[in-house]
Amino acid sequence: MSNNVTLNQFLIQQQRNVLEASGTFTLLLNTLATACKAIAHQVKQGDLIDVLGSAGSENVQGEVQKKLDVITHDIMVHALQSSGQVAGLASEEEEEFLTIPGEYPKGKYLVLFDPLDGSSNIDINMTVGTIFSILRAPESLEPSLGDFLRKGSEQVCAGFVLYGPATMMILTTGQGVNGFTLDQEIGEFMLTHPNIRIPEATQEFAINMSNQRFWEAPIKRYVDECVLGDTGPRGKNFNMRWIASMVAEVYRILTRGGIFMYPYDIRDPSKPGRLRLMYEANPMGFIVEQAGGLCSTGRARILELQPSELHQRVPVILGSKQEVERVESYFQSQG
Ligand code: AFP
Repeated sequence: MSNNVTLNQFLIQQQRNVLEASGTFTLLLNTLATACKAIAHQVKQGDLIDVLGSAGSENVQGEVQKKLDVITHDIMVHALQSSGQVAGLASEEEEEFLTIPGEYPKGKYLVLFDPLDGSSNIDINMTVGTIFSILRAPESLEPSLGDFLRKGSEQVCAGFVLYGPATMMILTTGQGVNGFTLDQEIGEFMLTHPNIRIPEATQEFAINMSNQRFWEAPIKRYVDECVLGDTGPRGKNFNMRWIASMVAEVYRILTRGGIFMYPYDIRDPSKPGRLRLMYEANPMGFIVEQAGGLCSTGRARILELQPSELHQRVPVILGSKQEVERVESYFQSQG
């Protein structure tokens, strides 16, 4: 634990290492941190301020929106549009990307975000989070759709904020992964988890087993072998977890290793997976790789996928290196 380093101090220190840095990026991270503190406040108040339950609307994915989905989207949009640090933004809750209203200046970044990942858990008081991905805006500061549809490997930063027993921010700018815990007393994120590394080996897997009959053969094989434990080819027992909140699953994997899978399944060919490339898979893939893990569809590295639409879905297999490589090898041997 590194005591007494705030997120802001950490960012300023990083900024000093970049000769051409103007400070805009540091300000943008502060904008995001402040927005997420406001979201944490809403999430923690829950029923006391009547933010739980359905909003009575559907989002672009056809999913029923929770009141908090709408509230957190609005907090993020307002914070970013008025910040002067971004030229455009895209939210999982909004069909089209958003530009910057005329009264505000534009900045040199684009931000894509899932304002409240795992929101189906909110009414049962489980951990949820905000995920964000930062790209460079075009020189003109007039982004088109193509400027958002960039490979995950082009992200300049990715992070997520976890609203759990503690509020935490996990961040990468491509130089490792660091974790910050919100000190509620002083209202600052403090560096508590420097240089997070994912153990390469693991005995814990996470998958929604109720979808088993829809999986492809390599996933069935991998999970069957885990379930067989020390009586099967793996020769060791596995534990299973499924929180149904990707932020919580990824944080667990960053902390103690593991593999998380939301694979392709045959239910709806128009949806090659459940998770969203731009709002979930790319930012989490960047973080996981920077912590020494891997993130794959089973057939390809997620960060190398060329996006074709903002709300595109992808299969996701991420976590400890040795296990993700094993799943990939099962796909390869299937041909
Ligand atoms: P919600 O934000 O709609 O709750 O979706 C969460 C999520 O995208 C991801 O965080 C979970 O890993 C996954 O969906 C859970 O999906 P299942 O409900 O199908 O298990």
